[in-house]
Amino acid sequence: MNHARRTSAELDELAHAAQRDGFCLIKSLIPKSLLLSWREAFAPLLDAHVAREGHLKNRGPGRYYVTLPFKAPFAEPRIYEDETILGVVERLIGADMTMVQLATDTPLLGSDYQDVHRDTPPLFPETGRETPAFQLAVNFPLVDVTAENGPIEIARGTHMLSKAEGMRRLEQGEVALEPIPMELGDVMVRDVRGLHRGTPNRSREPRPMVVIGYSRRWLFRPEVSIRVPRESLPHLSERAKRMLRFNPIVESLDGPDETEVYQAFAY
Ligand SMILES: O=C(O)CCC(=O)C(=O)O
Repeated sequence: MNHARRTSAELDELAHAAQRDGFCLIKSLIPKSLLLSWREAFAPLLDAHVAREGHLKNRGPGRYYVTLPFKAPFAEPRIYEDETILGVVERLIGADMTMVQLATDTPLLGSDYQDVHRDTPPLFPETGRETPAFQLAVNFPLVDVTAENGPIEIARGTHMLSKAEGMRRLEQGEVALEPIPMELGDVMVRDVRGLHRGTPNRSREPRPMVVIGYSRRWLFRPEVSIRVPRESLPHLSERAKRMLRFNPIVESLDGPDETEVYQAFAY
C-alpha cells in the first residue's frame, strides 16, 4: 500500500514537523484508485445529508460535516492502519491511541471563510499553557485541493499557544494563515489545536476532506464515535480492534439516520 515505505528516521522527521508546525504532509501516500471509490460512494451520502440537515448550517454556509459508515469502501485498513500514518500518529500521541472518528468536511460552491478556530479546548485552560498533542486529525481529500476549491488555512506553530496568544500573533502579522493545497493521495496529520479555518469553495465540485480522528488512550470525546458493526469484528485485525475499543458495537448500520451530534466544533 505504501508507495514507498518510510524509514523510521523519516517517520521521526514527519512527527517532528508536526510537533513544530502543528501539522505535517505526507505526499502521495494513498493510491488514487482507492480514493476514487470513496469519492463515488461519498456523493450520495453528501446529498442525503444536505437534504436531511443542510438547514442546520453549523459549519457555515455551504459546508457540511458528514460521518462515514464503518463499512466498505470506508472501513479500509489499508488507510486507517497504514504503517506510515500510524507511525506518525503513535509518535505523537502514543502507541495505545484510539481511533474515534471517521468523517468528512465538505465545502460547496457558496461556502465562505470560517472564523479562525481550533477543534478542541486546551486540556488545562487554567494554566494558560499547552501540552504535548492529545488529539489528531488525519486528513486526506477525495479530490485535488487547489486555491480555487477551498484549501484549509493553518497558522503554523499556533497549536502550542493559547488561543488568545495565537490570535494576537495573527492580528499583529507575526504568524500568517497559510493555504494548504493537497493532491489526491496526500495525507496531512494535524494537531487539531492549530489555529485554522475553512475557505470558500469557488468551484462547482464538492471538496470532501476526510478526517480520521485519533486520540490518546485516556481521552474521551463524546461528540464523535465510529459505530462498528458486530459482523465486521471477525475481519478486523487485533490492532484495529484495539484502536476501535471505545466505540459502540452495533447490530446493524441500517436504520433511521440520526442527526449529526458533532455540532459544536470550534474553540
Ligand atoms: O475542511 C476544511 O477546510 C476545514 C473545516 C474546518 O476547519 C471545520 O469545519 O472545523
